[in-house]
Amino acid sequence: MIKTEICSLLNIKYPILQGGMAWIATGELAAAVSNAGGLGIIGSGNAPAEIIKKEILKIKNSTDKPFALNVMLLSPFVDEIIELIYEEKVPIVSFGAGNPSKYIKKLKKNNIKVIPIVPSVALAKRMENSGADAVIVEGTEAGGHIGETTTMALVPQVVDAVKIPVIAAGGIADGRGFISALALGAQGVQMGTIFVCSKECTVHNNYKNAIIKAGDRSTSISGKTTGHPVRMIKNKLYREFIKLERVGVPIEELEKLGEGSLRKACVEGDVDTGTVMAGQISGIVKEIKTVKDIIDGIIEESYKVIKKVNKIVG
Ligand code: TUI
Repeated sequence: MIKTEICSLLNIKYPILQGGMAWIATGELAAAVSNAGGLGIIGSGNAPAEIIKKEILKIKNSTDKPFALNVMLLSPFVDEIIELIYEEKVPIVSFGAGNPSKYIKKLKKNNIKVIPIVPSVALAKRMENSGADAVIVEGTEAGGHIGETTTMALVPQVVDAVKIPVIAAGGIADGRGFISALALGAQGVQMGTIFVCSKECTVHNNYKNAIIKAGDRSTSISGKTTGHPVRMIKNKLYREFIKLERVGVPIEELEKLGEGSLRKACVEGDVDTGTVMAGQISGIVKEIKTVKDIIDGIIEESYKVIKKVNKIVG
């Protein structure tokens, strides 16, 4: 039995969370993850509340298990998304791309579990002091908007610095990564890329296939100069972006190039001039499976990994 504090905190069978990826983590995907024993998380990204409300209704109609909503703090619609959380009685909230301190007290008063995503020890400590229930520690291996430190280096440092449970994210997609995260002191994992390549994920097939085709060096980071570094699969848009960054075009011009580009890849399937956010672990994702097969496979592999390590350690 693989049970941790995260299972009792969130009332889930396995300490496995699915990242709340913008345009990708819809009600369908999140419901499949929650039904398979993990925690499904709807990604609100830059979408207004009326759009996200539909995703919440979808998940409520497809599962009676706990689910969460990710609030992307760079969104212009953050305040209306927070209101929607109260209105729809969303039980668990994760935050990304910023510091959610000012929202935590009221969420806690309303019995909502709060799990911020942090890229540093300093922010993890601040979240603990603000009343967060747990933190998701995301390494630079992750897809999308990222920090600088690797999962391997950051997780144990945060584990030593806070008392609340830590969930590891970035570079995890199988039983080996899952058990490694537990060995670093994490109480659970969050995974994104592997769930993009699930049957239930509604993203365009071209997006899934771009990940399946990817190898260990297929992703890189754009936006280092704009203050919003984003890991994505290297394509035509990435090369154009990097070229413009190098010659130092104004940030507004770079932002214009990126505008609507995630939707273009996710919805229209344009994986050449759209943004294909994916993690460094893309290279081990080789096929499209059901969410249940992904989660059951990771748990099954975990027992084998532990046996292997036991043989070594004796
Ligand atoms: O949020 C993510 N990943 C994302 S958000 C996103 S949408 C987007 N698109 C274009 C540009 C920017 C965003 C795509 N992927 N992961 C969680 C995460 N949070 N990673 C890093 C952070 C983070 C960074 C800085 C969290 C807090 C933070 O604090 C800054 C502060 O104010 O202290």
